[in-house]
Amino acid sequence: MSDVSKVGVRMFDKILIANRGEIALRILRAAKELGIATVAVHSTADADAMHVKLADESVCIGPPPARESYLNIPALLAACEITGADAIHPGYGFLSENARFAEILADHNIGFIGPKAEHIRIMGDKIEAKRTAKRLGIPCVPGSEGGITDDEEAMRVAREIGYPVLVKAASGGGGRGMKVAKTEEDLSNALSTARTEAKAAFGDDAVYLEKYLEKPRHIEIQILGDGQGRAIHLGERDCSLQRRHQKVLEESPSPALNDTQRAEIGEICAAAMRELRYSGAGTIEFLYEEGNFYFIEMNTRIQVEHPVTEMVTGIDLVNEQIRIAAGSPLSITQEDVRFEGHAIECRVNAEHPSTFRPSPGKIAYYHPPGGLGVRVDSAVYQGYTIPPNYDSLVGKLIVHGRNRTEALMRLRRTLDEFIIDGIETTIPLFRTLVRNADIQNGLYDIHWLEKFLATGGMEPPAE
Ligand code: MV4
Repeated sequence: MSDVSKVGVRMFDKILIANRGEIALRILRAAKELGIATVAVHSTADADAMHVKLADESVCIGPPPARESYLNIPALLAACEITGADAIHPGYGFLSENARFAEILADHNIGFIGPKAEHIRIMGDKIEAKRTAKRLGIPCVPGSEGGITDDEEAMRVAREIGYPVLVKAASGGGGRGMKVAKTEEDLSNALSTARTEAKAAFGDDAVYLEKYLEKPRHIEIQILGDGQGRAIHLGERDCSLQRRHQKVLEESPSPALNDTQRAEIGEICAAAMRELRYSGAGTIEFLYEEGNFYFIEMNTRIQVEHPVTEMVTGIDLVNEQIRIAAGSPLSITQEDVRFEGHAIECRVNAEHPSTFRPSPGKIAYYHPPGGLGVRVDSAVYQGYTIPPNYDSLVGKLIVHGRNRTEALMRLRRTLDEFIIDGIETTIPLFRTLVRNADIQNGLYDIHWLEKFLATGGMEPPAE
């Protein structure tokens, strides 16, 4: 850690990027702009990755399976030892929300570019997360006080909150381990199924109960805290367009919110993070229905969809993450934050646009769109071969306009310009969505996309 005396704050000398793909490149870019040396780590399947080519140094940390490479903590520590990296950025996924990893780095005096291990742990247990959110004044979904120990307690709580109810796994998240009970008869079966699945998936069968919200939107608030008691919010992202708990398209601001609601829920979140003395970037996830926000989870990492917030606020979130982790106080006040225009992100996957079957392989021709208000966060290039071992994200197309109409027009134009040959991608899905009236009018909830696809939204029209 060097003492960057010219700006009076400490800064890392060399950051090891413990991730791959577009987020690894994103982190590399932020580090380079801060004058920090970069170390890329990669599995044998990612030797040709763009961030490996652009990093100052690279270390192969193992074979393709994540548990033998990107999740291999001893290999990551060894890579730090070999290269002299003084901090690790985990990106998203992999070890980004592994409290034990954050602790191990602290024990080895290596910076972890992320929140305190204690906060990662709290938010990773959905029961603790909810208890903490409630204590901090964040509105939550009505439900059980803590975990549900037996069926009688479950029935009592369910009668209080009213059916339908949702049984959720404490160690779940992202939709894993959830069971709906529409009536009391369904409840005991939902409880035992959820417990069995949670035990199998997470090694923890603790479950809790919530009122099931039938047609909510998914709206998340971006926050930044410096761990010294300062925290700000950077507005919301509407992530309701999802398929099987995978976000497909995100936008900011949400077409469902007005400025008063935005400021109110934003300030509630910022105040909560000040109280918690949260450090780093974080996202507080809500369900939104009939004017009410309901906390469901908090993510203690940078998220895939962070560029949507960056395009509307002009704030580089990864830059802020690095500076905060190096010990800098937050350099932005809430009054400094300006929300300009509208941004929309499409997650382009190497999948068939209607069957969603993965389509890895060689990119024969690659032509990304450009122009004012257009950003493509991708690490692929012409001739690159997408390996079959990891998630199918090829890149993110993000557009910004002065308002939602202009953003939609820009999205339509850029999708028509975006050429990726040699593999199937979901670009045709987005070309259809951007022309859909419900999407153009912002009239969609968390079930809209699956209904659209189930009712033949992507099938070619009958001859
Ligand atoms: C809910 C819900 C309805 N009511 N909780 C899914 C993943 C995890 N973030 C929580 N999820 C949900 N929790 C209550 N009380 C509906 C979902 C849900 C969902 C939430 C956000 C985005 C997409 C979703 C798809 C299916 C279910």
